[in-house]
Amino acid sequence: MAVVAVAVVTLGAMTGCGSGGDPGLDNHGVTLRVETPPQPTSGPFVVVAVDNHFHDIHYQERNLINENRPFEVKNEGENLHNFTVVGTNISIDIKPGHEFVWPRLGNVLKPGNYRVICKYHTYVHPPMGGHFTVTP
Ligand SMILES: [Cu+2]
Repeated sequence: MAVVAVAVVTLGAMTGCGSGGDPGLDNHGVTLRVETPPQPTSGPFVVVAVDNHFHDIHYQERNLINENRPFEVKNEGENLHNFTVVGTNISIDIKPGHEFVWPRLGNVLKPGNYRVICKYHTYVHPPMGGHFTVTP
């Protein structure tokens, strides 16, 4: 039993998705299947969408992304998701198994703070979304 408990704690620590306080994880008893490793500090910043949650841009974390980095959003869930950047005209649908890539984030979003929602999952509590900051 102790071994199982340790394994669960380790997984939670790796993903930043511990059961403690992520407002996106009101899963009504369902355990999320897909987990992601920690983000590297260079190369593409990859956001993974699952059902119905965005990894890597959690509300309770500061997500600082340099404008020179590529930015990528992958849908690893089984539902259609959407990446809407509030206050811009960016609203991109991402089918299951698909992704989009911006080769340089700063070409799309100037340095600043941004909030993201999935327009299809605004009814979950809290809505499927997140936030990040583009840094110069
Ligand atoms: Cu969604």
